[in-house]
Amino acid sequence: MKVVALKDIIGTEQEVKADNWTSRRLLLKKDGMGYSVHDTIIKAGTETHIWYQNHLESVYCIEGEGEVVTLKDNKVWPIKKDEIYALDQHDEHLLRAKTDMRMVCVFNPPITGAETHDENGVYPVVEDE
Ligand code: 9YT
Repeated sequence: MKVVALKDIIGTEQEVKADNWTSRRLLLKKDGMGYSVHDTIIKAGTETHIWYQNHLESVYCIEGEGEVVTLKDNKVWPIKKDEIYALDQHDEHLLRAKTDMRMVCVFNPPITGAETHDENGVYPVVEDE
């Protein structure tokens, strides 16, 4: 087994910064678990367009509050601490953070670590080298 400490991820290439969020990628494809696990901070007051066409993602909010809007039906899903949302339909959505939100994100298939959102809010599938 292994133990990964957040403090050892911060400042490395496994800490990825985008305009609206910073993601500390704790476990990645290389760790061989079949999923990746990220500790992500979404910045207060931001709205992020996300559409993971190639991945399923579960997002557990452990601090803060905001909302998700699913774009196929314009439904607003309030999200606060101690709630998890599951994008089980590859749902195209907006993530709005009212406060800073700390999210534990699990991706299937795992991301490799280098991905950031493209202009459509999508991560590519990264094939093995
Ligand atoms: C909640 C969410 O999906 N935020 C975007 C960043 C993502 N969690 C990542 O790349 O770690």
